[in-house]
Amino acid sequence: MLSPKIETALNQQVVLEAESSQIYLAMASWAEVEGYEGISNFLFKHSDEERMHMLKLVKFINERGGHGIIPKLAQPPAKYKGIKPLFQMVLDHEIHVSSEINKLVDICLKEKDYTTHNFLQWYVSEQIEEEALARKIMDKLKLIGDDKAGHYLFDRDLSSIAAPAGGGKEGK
Ligand code: OFO
Repeated sequence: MLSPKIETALNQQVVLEAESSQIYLAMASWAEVEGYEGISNFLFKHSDEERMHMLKLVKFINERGGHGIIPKLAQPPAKYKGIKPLFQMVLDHEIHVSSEINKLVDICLKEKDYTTHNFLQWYVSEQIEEEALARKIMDKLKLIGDDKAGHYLFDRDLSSIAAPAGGGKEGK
């Protein structure tokens, strides 16, 4: 059984995962309209994964006697200044998500909720992978700079880069 404190904290994480999915969906749509096929595929997939992160939390909350609340979401930006600023936003967002997951883990330890603590370890590993991937992408973009041919190749490459953490993993 979840304590009200843990239930509230988990529901806040539901909001964050839902927002992540929504933001990446908006980015994917922008990239598609701009003609970046590889980038948009990558982001559509990333958006789906974030939705799975949200669902996994909702199911866990419900299984533990709580109530997973489906939040109302704000409209994310429709336009982005370019590929590099967009992926910088992805990296910053993932860093933010990791820090929120860490706070959740901390609350579980303080509340002695070891079941939820154990459940959250999946998110801890997931965030390590997602942050590492976002950093790898930013490193590539820094190398490419403003080179248009480089952007073309980057877009092509992104289709083949493994999608963010856990794309084909169990439990997604
Ligand atoms: Fe990348 O945010 Fe989910 O966990």
